Amino acid sequence: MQPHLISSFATCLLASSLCALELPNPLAGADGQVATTPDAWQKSVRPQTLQIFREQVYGVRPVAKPAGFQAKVLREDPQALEGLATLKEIEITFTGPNGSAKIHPVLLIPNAAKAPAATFLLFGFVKPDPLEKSNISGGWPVREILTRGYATVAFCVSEVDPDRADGFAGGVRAIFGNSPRPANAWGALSAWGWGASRIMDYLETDPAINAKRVAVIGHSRCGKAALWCGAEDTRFTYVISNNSGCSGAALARGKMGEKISDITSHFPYWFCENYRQFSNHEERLPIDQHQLLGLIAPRLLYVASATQDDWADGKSEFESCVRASPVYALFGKPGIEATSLPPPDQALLGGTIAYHMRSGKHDLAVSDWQHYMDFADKHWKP
Ligand code: GTR
Repeated sequence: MQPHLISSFATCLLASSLCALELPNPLAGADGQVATTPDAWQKSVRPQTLQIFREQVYGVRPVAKPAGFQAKVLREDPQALEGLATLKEIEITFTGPNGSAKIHPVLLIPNAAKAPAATFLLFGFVKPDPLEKSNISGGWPVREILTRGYATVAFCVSEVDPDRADGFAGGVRAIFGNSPRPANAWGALSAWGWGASRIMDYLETDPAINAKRVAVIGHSRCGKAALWCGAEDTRFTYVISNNSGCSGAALARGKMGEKISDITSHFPYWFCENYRQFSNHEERLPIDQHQLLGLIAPRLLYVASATQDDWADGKSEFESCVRASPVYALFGKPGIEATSLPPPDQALLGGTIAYHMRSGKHDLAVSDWQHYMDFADKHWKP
């Protein structure tokens, strides 16, 4: 075995070949040095690992908070949802060398809150519409969230960068991009995460929000984006991946269902161009996705799968949590509390990485949200 590769814990009981997989050591940097202290990991291994994911998978962001950044509250309704919440429609403007664009997150703050509220920031597929959809779609169950004392904000990822193959010209990547685009230029997933960071820039200025307790959450492609967002921006202290699968929480090596070859042929624009070279060559990847989960350490992380979601491969998502756990252990924190897959609908909330596999299909359900809030309660309202 090469020194930078490790196989799973001997105690692994998962009935799957995943246990025997050799994966890069999440405690080792690209230089092969293994961190033995949190400080060494933060100063050396973390930046090296992050850089590999930037260069080879999600792409390099050309800008952080841009000079032309502006955020304002366009409309405020202090009695939204029959007085349950204060609703703020926010407008964020970003300007770069090639133009400017606006995004319109919708923020809801529980009126019953007696202190700045912890907040769930949702990456949305559509324009956020809390008043019409909240009780119909599990995707953004605002009444449940507000009733439990949390604020929530949602945005539509396509406002940041259109979610389509020819979307590049219409979004933030064109505004800050140069032509021709280098092979390590950021893909749409990274652009969406960048948008969430700009919402965080606003949240830090809103006295009703506790900016030290903001969770990012996304489903499927948005789950991948939420994980990468949490890796790039450590201000998010809780990261939630709902059914993110391939190139999200699931390992590339040994994965069933969707593979890099599928995702880079259907959705090449989600990633940097370099990622394609690993299509049918997962073994050549210098990293694997458990190291993406490790980049969230020592913060709160929740990974959830669904029993009928073979395309995402829940077993691989679970194994990825197990393999990321040594990074949490280095910080003296429990990663995931078990090394064998729990029965469906049983949430493992005892570690700093939480996990459940919901019965049912690929979806973000209200029951998923309930587990995510239970985990937040445990750490944020002990
Ligand atoms: C699928 C894709 C997945 C997942 C999903 C989604 O078609 O293959 O990786 O991202 O779409 O976002 O809905």
